[in-house]
This record gives sequence, structure tokens and C-alpha cells, in this order.
Amino acid sequence: MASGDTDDRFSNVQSSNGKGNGLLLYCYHYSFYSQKVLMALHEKKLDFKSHIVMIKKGEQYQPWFLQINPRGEVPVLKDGVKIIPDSSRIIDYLDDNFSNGNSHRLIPLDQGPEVKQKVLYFRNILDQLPAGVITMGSFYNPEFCQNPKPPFIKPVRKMLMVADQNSAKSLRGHAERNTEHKEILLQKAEFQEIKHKTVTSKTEYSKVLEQVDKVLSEVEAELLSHEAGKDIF
Ligand SMILES: N[C@@H](CCC(=O)N[C@@H](CS)C(=O)NCC(=O)O)C(=O)O
Repeated sequence: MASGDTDDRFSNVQSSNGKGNGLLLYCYHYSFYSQKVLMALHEKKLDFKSHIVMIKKGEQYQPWFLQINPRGEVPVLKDGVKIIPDSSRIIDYLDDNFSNGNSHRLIPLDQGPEVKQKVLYFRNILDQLPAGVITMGSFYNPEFCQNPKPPFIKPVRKMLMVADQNSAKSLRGHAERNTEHKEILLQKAEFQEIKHKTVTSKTEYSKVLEQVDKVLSEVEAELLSHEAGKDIF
């Protein structure tokens, strides 16, 4: 390990309440998938520490982070020696291992198999919506986006578009420098090229938005069928 690595890894660690319980979340403030896990941790009232991985500076492709997640993506949860990547897997891990009196289950197991099945069905259709494509596409096709909200103000959109344009090339560079993770990074570069075509094509982006509309309509119909949902909509 290079001498600077220790600082890179730990200077950035913050505690949710100063106590911590061994859980460390690698995350980034503006990451949709990090937010999902942060909400789960808070909803379950769990103590944890967080380490901000500076995505905008490409820190996710530093060798130390690729050792943690060879895909170079946040969020990643570390629980002692266990490393769990991927937001939905992390949420399942938290539910399976940290549910007790204070921390209620997010996916109820005591309301029969139908309820669990329904929760998993909705989680699955929501997980299939490509959050990154939805966000980037709104920058390239501003006519679909009426009131951009912070943090995605104009300079941020511009910075992210430049990063998007260079992403496949930059991933190929990281693949050359990190031979251990070369294959996965090259796959990501190919995926990035497809993603770039989708977000820059009005027709392709419209199809993604139609899918979002379909899924959210299904979610709304389900919520409306609940007594509590009637107050919200
Ligand atoms: N399937 C993963 C997706 C994670 C993901 O795409 N994270 C983005 C941030 S929202 C990321 O780390 N992007 C950095 C990159 O790909 O370079 C999950 O659910 O956690």
C-alpha cells in the first residue's frame, strides 16, 4: 500500500452519531443508489460511518477502491471484513442482519408471503429503471425537464455532460492501468457507449421515459389501493 493510501481511505470517514457499530458505507452525496441505502440506514435507525468517495474526481477508480468494488461504483457497505456492493443487496443485508426491537424490517416477513412478494415485485420494477440514464438524458434533452432542481444546476449539468462524453475513453484508460480489473472495466466502457447513445437520442430517451411513466403509474395505482395512500394522492 502506498503511504498516501491510508489518508485517502480514512481521512474522509464521518460517523452518523459519533458511536458507529462497525458499519461503514462508501457513498457519494449526489448518488441515487447511495441515497437509497442512506434512507434505509436512517429508517432502520442504525449507527454507521460513511466514507465519501469523490465520484466527480474519479476516486472510484483508484486502486484502493477497485479492491473494494471492482466495478468502481458506490454504494458499498463494509461490515467488519464483509464487503457488500449494490444498493439492493446492501438493503437486504441490513434487513437480514440488523432487524430487532429498534430496527424494524423494511421488507415485512410477518404479513404473509403475498405482501413480501408484492414488495419484491415493486422493488424489482423500480430497480430496473436506469437512474443514471434518466438523469443524464434530462441534461441532453432539456425539453423533457421543466424545472431542474439543485444540485443539477447548469454548471453541474455541464460538468456531468463532459464527464459522460469522456467516460468510455477514461474507463479504457483505467482498464489498462488496473490489469486485475481490466475485463470488468472494459465491459463498463462498452455499456457506457450504449448508454451515451441512449441519453443523446431523443427517440431512445423518450422510450426510457415511457418506461418510467409506466412503472410509476403502477406504483401510484398500488398506493391508491391502500388507505394511507389515499391521503397522499
Ligand atoms: N446497481 C448499483 C449501481 C451503482 C451505481 O451505478 N452507482 C453510481 C453512482 S449513483 C456510481 O458509482 N457511478 C460511478 C461510476 O460508474 O463511475 C447499485 O444499485 O448500487
